[in-house]
Amino acid sequence: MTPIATGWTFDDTTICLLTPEGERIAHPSYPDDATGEQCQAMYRDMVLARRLDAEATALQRQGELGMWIPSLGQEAAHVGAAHALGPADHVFPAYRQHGMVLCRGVDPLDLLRLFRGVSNSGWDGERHRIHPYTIVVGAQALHATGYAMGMGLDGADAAVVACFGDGASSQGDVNEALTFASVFSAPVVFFCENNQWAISVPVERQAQTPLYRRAAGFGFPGVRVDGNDVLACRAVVRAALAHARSGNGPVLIEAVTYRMGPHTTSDDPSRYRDPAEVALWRARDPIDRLAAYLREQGLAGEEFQAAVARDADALATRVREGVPAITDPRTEDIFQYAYAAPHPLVEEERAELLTYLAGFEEGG
Ligand SMILES: Cc1ncc(C[n+]2csc(CCOP(=O)(O)OP(=O)(O)O)c2C)c(N)n1
Ligand SMILES: [Mg+2]
Repeated sequence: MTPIATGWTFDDTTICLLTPEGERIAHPSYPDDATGEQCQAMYRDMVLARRLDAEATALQRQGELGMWIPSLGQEAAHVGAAHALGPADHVFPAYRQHGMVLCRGVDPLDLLRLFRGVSNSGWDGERHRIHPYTIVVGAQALHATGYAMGMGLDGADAAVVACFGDGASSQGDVNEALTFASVFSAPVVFFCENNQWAISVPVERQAQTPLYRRAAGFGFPGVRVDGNDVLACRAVVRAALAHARSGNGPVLIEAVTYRMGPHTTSDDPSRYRDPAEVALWRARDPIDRLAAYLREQGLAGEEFQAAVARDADALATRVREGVPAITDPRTEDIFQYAYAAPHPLVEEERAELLTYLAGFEEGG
C-alpha cells in the first residue's frame, strides 16, 4: 500500500458498497448515506437509461438514427456519478454516458437528434451543466481540465467531471489533461470507465498496471471502484468532488464495468470476444444488483414497480413518436454555430453555398 500526500492510498482494492448479491456493506473511507428513496431514484434512472438504449437501438435498426452507441451494462457508473454531482458541477462526457445526460435533465430527443445527424451537439451544455458529446477520443479531458482551471480562477465552489474510457487513457490528450490538472491543482475528477474494451482492443493492451494507478505518476490520488455498484460510484465520485472543490486538485477514478453490447450499432463484438466473458458480466448486471437490494428492503413494491414501468413506457413513447418527426435542418444552418457572432468568411461561404444550391432549382 503506497500512502500519498493527500491521505488517499493505492492499495489495489476495488471500492464496493453493494455486493453482487445486493447486500449493502460499509466502507470506512466512503460513507454511504443513500436513503431508501435515493436508492429508488437511482434504480428508476438506471431503468430509464436502459430503456432509452433499447429504444434507440431499435430506431437505428429501423433507419431512424444514423447510429447509436449502446450503454448497456454501464448504467450504474453513469447514474451513480450523476447522483454525486452538486448543482454547480459540470460534466464533460465522452459519447456513451446517456444515463448522466438524462439525469442532468436533457430532453432525450435532443440527445437523439445528434445520432440522427441533424444537430452538431444536441443540447445546451452550459444550461444543463453537461457538455456536448465528444467523438474525438479523449479530447474532452482537455476541455474539462481547461474549464476546471477557469473555475478555479473564478473561485467557484464547484468541480468538473471528465469522463473517458480505458482506451482513451492511452491517448495523448488524456495524459496532457492529467498533467495540466495536476500541476495547476484543477478541480477536476477524471472518471475513467474501464468497460474492458476499446472497440476490439482489450484493456490488457492499454496498460500493464490497473488504470487508476496511473494517477500516482501524475502526483494525485487514484481509486478503483466497482463500476456496476451504483452506491459505490455515487460515494466515490462524491468524495472525489469534495476533494477537488476544496482546492486539493484532481482525482482519477477507475470504474470497473463492462460494455455488454456492441461498441456501436456498426460493430459485431462476436468477432473478437468470448461469449463466456459476456455471460460472466451479464451475471453482474448493475440493475439486478440494486433491484435485489430494494426487494430485500421492501422498497420494490408493486406500486413502485408500476410507477417505474410507467415512466419507462412514457420515455419510450416519446422517443418512438418524436424521433421520426424530427425534421432535417436547413442546409445553411451548418454555418449557424461556427462562431458566436457573425463572421465575414462564414457569411461568404454561406452565400456561395446558397447560390450553388439555387443553381439546381427549376429555371436556375
Ligand atoms: C482520436 C480518435 N481516435 C480513434 C477514434 C475511433 N474510436 C472511436 S471510439 C474508440 C475506442 C474508445 O475506447 P474507450 O476509450 O475504451 O471507450 P469506450 O468506447 O469503450 O466507451 C476508437 C478507437 C476516435 N473517435 N478518435
Ligand atoms: Mg472502453
